[in-house]
Amino acid sequence: MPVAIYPGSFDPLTNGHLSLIQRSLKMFDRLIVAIAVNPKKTPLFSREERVELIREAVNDPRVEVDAFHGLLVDYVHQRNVSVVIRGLRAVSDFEYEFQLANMNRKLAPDIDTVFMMTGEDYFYISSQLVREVATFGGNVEGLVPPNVNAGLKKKFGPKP
Ligand code: COD
Repeated sequence: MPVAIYPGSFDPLTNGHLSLIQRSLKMFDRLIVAIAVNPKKTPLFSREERVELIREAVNDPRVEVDAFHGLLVDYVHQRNVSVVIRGLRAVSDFEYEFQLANMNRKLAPDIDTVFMMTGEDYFYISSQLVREVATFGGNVEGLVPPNVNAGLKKKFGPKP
């Protein structure tokens, strides 16, 4: 199978995301990591910062990092791709992911969603928790790639 799209907010990229990216390259020749830009939300890392952090952390010519506005299915069609990758950590992810996949299928029946289980070391990691821990100066080493950790320290400074 040639190419898949892995969409998300990636605010910021975590080691859970990274594990999924690396493992999906065993199934796909190329992967497009697509950052969804929502003009109504203010992310911690700008679109440009997220693109750069992911490129640096992944550092693999088979992976393209891009950003998109609007509907995911429109972007997937525009890129001429038919497979979307999503991750599942726990039962709590299932309901949301199930809704998303079914809505996307309703909008675009030619696009399929492939789910990958989280790596066993990463099931409790989410961007939201990482942001929260980092905001209060907690240590997120091992939860995010080193360059993301450095980016978080730059934003929040070291713990006093
Ligand atoms: N281990 C494994 N998987 C993980 C981990 C982990 N530790 N952490 C996150 N993941 C998975 C998530 O379950 C998700 O599948 C994916 O990685 C990305 O996660 P996030 O949190 O960065 O991204 P989300 O869930 O906020 O992304 C949602 C989208 C932006 C893709 C969605 O809102 C979207 O498609 N928006 C575009 C507008 C649109 O089309 N809306 C209609 C959709 S029906």
